[in-house]
Amino acid sequence: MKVAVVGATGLVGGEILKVLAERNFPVSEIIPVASERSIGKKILFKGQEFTVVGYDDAIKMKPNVAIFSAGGGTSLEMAPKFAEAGITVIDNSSAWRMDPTKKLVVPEVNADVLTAEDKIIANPNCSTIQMVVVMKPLHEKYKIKRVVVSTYQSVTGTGKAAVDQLFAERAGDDSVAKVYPHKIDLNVLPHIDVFQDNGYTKEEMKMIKETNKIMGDDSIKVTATTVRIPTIGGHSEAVNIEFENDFDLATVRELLAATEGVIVQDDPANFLYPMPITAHGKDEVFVGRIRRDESQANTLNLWCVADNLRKGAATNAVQIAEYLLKKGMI
Ligand code: 2RA
Repeated sequence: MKVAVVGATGLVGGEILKVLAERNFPVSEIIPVASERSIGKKILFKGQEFTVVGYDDAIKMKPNVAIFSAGGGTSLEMAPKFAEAGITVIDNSSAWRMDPTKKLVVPEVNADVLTAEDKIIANPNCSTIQMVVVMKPLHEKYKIKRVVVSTYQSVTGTGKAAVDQLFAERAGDDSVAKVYPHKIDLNVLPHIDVFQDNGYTKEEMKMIKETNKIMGDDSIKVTATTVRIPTIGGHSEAVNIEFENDFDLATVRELLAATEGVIVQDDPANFLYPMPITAHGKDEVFVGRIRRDESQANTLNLWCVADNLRKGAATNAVQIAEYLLKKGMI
């Protein structure tokens, strides 16, 4: 497979290259692609140097698949051009996610919606991906009525400049450009992405709308508060789930433990629970603190953590490519 990575010089782009190599995706040629100012730069793939090319050259090189992580504007402009040239695009931006003609895919949840006709496939928002992976088996067994989620999101979700701001603040260096409207080190910002007219942030609305689309069920009610915290290992989420039907905790644990892509870490007596520091660099979603919400019938509380650059972005995109390949769609 000839694989183009569009946005190859960014944080997620770098992670896509690592994940392709680690998972031994059968790459015959890697094509790193970026905007004008990065053309000619070198990137490493499997220990070899490759030169970054521009969008038009990448299209001429006819990759089988292009994994985009270059922002919504680039995706809106360039993904259709790649698709018109017969190249299947897997897009990490929010540009196509809610487009009714595009599929929004988390392979463990809804890979079966994909067909060979899908030439632009959307990768969901990072905080949504890890939540739906956990919701899916529970919804199938107990039918979810409502989800209340509060997130604790890593600065890597904002990008490299945010990581630089965090470490500069920690080092007492005030000269670095500020990505957030407030200090992030030793702080918590109840604010991710831009505020909407309804008082929610765009990140919160993504979690609500994307969940319904991926789960293929608009009856699931979702409400979210998304929060940025000064960590880099991954996103954490406190999730409260109300079911139609009652459950027992042992079965919930068994179900989650048997779910592809999920690792249960739930042994409070030994202080075992998911944390960004242990999820960092991993492809799975980690779940713990599984307990009954004693304030309401048929309701569960849990805590999940995943590396937002991995399962929340790069890994999910590469898994979509793996599925397409397995099904002969690329
Ligand atoms: C964030 N969800 O963490 C975003 C990244 N896509 O800010």
